[in-house]
Amino acid sequence: MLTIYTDNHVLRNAKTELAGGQLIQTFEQPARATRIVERIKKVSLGDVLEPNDFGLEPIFRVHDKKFVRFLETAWEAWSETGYKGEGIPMCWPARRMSTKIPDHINGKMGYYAMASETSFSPGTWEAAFAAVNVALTGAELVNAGESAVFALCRPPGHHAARDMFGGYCFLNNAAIAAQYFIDHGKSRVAVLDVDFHHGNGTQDIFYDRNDVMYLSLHGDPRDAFPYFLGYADETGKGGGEGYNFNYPMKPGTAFDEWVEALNDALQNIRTFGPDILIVSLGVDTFETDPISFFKLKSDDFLTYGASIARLKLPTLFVMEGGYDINEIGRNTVNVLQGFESG
Ligand code: SP5
Ligand code: ZN
Repeated sequence: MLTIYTDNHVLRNAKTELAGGQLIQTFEQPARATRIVERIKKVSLGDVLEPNDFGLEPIFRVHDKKFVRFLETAWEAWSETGYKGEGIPMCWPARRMSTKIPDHINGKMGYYAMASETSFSPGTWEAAFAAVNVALTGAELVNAGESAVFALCRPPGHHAARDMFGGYCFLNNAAIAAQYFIDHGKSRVAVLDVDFHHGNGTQDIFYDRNDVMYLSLHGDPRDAFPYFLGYADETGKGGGEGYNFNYPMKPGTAFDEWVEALNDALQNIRTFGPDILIVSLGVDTFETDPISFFKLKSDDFLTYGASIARLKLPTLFVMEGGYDINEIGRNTVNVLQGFESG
């Protein structure tokens, strides 16, 4: 399997994450992607290619222009205020408040943020833009007939909505790739999100559409981030009714239960009959992940990779989360090797 990767992901290197009332070292670190690419080379999964530059147009097909402009300029505006720390949103347009977009960077941060663990740091925009190019380069290859490609995106994307960042995400790599397929001759795309967290951004972007189906297996939002989306009764709206599937699962869920949800999702994908499958691949379902509560083991990643392959669909894997850095390479590549064996 081909991998798309660039060292430019290291430009996203935030020093802080607001967690438990403290500023800690962020879980979403450059070592995540470098460990994965090391593993790919170690097991000779296939060639590792640099991304091409697709510019901003494919991003504007999914994201709000003012939001993209905000991402491009946020670090500069934040640092110009003289603040000593990284950019952290502190005030939100909560219930019954105005939805005007303020001028001050503090106001803009709150307007565009869906969470405050994701600090803005120098190079964040450049890395987020590079990650989109990684996803689009993979999409272009799959569209040209490649049967499966791994887009090793970092930072991740599935929490980023049309005009929201957070959950370590800025631009929704998988959603931009899905829209790229639709804009380049494909009629139906399924996005299967196996990251531990619900991909609120991806769901929101396609919620009223029937050309992109979204299916997610994740920690029950009653107990897990992002808390405010990902419930089982969210099934789509308008023309998109029936094209959104959520499988929330409780703390301690192990593979036997998780794979039942996967099999149900795979059956829904078969019924839909998409031209393309995108897998939002997070390995934070692993038993020792530091921020999650599922109990998958390393061999389970091989097993479910093979299950996904049985759909026999052209497939783009897009990297999302996974924070046990010592095991992230093995677990991620297990999914890809399982897929190739399936
Ligand atoms: C792409 C992705 O996986 N994003 C995850 C965003 C999670 N945001 C909330 C993080 C909460 C971390 N809490 C630390 C608990 C340490 N035991
Ligand atoms: Zn996650």
